[in-house]
This record gives sequence, C-alpha cells and structure tokens, in this order.
Amino acid sequence: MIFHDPLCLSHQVPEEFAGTAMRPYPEVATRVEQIINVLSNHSLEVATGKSMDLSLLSEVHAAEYVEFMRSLPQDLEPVAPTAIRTAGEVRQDSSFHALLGHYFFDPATPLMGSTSQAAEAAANISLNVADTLLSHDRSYGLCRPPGHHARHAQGGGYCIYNNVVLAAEYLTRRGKTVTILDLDYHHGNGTQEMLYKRSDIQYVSLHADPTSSYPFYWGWRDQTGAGEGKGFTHNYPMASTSSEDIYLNTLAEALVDVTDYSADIVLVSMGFDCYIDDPIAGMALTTDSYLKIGELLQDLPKVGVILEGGYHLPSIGNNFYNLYRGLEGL
Ligand code: Q9C
Ligand code: ZN
Repeated sequence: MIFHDPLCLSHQVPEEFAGTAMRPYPEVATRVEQIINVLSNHSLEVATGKSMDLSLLSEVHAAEYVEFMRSLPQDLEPVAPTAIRTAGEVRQDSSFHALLGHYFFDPATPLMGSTSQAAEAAANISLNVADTLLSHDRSYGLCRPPGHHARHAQGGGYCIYNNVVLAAEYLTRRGKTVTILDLDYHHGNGTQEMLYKRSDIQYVSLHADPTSSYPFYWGWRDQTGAGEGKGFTHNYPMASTSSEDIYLNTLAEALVDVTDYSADIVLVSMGFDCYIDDPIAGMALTTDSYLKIGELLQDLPKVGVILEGGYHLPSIGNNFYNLYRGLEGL
C-alpha cells in the first residue's frame, strides 16, 4: 500500500532564510505530486488511508508543542522565528514570536495557516504505514512535511512531527521491535534524540558529515546510545560529496547492524537528497542507485518507507519508483 493525503500539499511556504538572503523553499508540494505522477504512470494507486487515532502524537511529542501547532490561526501568513530560545524562559503572556523561537530550533522552517493540518495528515499517513505492516510486508507513506529533524518539543529542518518515530512507537506498542534506517542526506537528529535511551527501536543512519552539513551538531560516529539504549544507535557519517560506491558500501556495512538486531519491522526514513543534482546537498547517487538501494533492502521481511527529504525535481518521482521496484523485486 502507498499512502498519500492531499492535505499534505496544503503546506506551501515560498522561501526560507539562507544566511544572508531569502531563497525559494525547496520542500515544495510538487515533490509529492511528481512521485504520484510517476506511480500512476506505472498504474500504481495511492490511498488516503484510515483516520487513525492521533492521540499518540501528543505522547511522542510534548502535548504543549502539539497544542501550539493546533493554535496557529488558519489565515497565518508564512512566518519563521526571528530569535531561537537557546536559554531563558517563555512566560504565560509571551508573544507569538517568542513562542515561535521556543518551539523551533532553526530559523529556516516557516509555518503558515495550513501547516498544522498538513503535519497531522503526514502523521496519519505514517500511522497507516505502521498499521499496514501488521498484516503486510511492504508499505509506503508520502509524508509531507517531513519528520526526522523534529524533536520531542520542537520542530526544525522543514519538519513538524517526527512521522517515523510515531510509526515506530505505534508498532512497539503492539509488541514489535523496530529498526529505523535513515537514508536521508541529513542526520535525523530528532529521531536519534527521541530514541537514544531505548533498546526496542534501533536507529541506524547514513548521512553527510556533520562537520560540514546540516544539522551540524549530531550524527557523530561515537554517538551510539545511552543507558538501556547503549549500542542501539549506529551513525555512519560520510563525506558530504560521497560517490555511489562509497554510499552503497557504507549501506552494506550498516545493514550488518540491521540484520544483527533482526527487528520485526524496518522503517526506512527515506530522503532522496543524496541524489546527484539535489539543490541543497552534495552526494552523487543516481536514479539507478535507488534501484540498487531497494535491492539491498529486498530481503528484509517487513519494510515501511516514510518520505523525508529530496529536493530535485522531477527526479524524485523516478527515484522513489526505483526504490519501490527494488524493494518489491519488480
Ligand atoms: N544550506 C530534510 O531534508 N537548511 N531537511 C539547510 C543548507 C535545512 C533538510 C541549509 C535543511 C533541512 C528533511
Ligand atoms: Zn534531508
């Protein structure tokens, strides 16, 4: 099953702050539309799925953060924080801009009136993917906005809710062990942090070296988990310009961790921003590489794919389809 919800397309912010000037926002609705186009050209249907119980959202995330998102006015024009609260306090009567800087950790994730609805639709898709995996071997979610940078009580990095962590939590509550395999170009700092002390969800990530790539402060190789979770986080930082060869060899290495852990279900936190022409990244995967990646994952018994980043248009459609082909053995 491939899940999509038209509400995910309603979050449309025009630009982000890029150091000295604004630039067009790369996380556009067209990304998902182009994936759906390619899928329908191959006679593959996407479904909206069921309305799932979203109360889990306020457990995986701080309830006050979810409440803040739900309180945004429907007619809010795109806006990003001007100050990030790295210290100090918000108080009862703190202004909207004060709260924005409290609930977001970077200035490049603008919000608008439809953002909360879009983010809940993405969360709902992710829960549909998880639920489907209880009875099927493969499931795909075209989630937008993406999720893996989102923290327990903060958004950032184009992410509002951590869709893949939500799916993983849904599955562990039904007795399953889960691996999250994160193939986005950027490290999933939110995912790592939310799972760092847990042993029932393994986190394995390939990503660009944090010394030079967003999110900069996480994803170091020696971050391997803490407490109960010691040894259940595996980071594979790579040169930010890595070739297909380096990428696939590193993936083969990381898959040893995955097979050693032998989770009931593998959720792939799937970004397509390692693609050679991605406008905000720098690696060199091709459309053919995504078929190879799918084939490398083909023997895993149960796999769910949750969309994260990937900003080159229109290649994202064919890249997604090739991953699908590899995973399905088509
Ligand atoms: N000069 C995801 O792929 N800004 N998020 C980067 C680069 C934030 C990426 C600026 C990138 C977030 C889901
Ligand atoms: Zn990314």
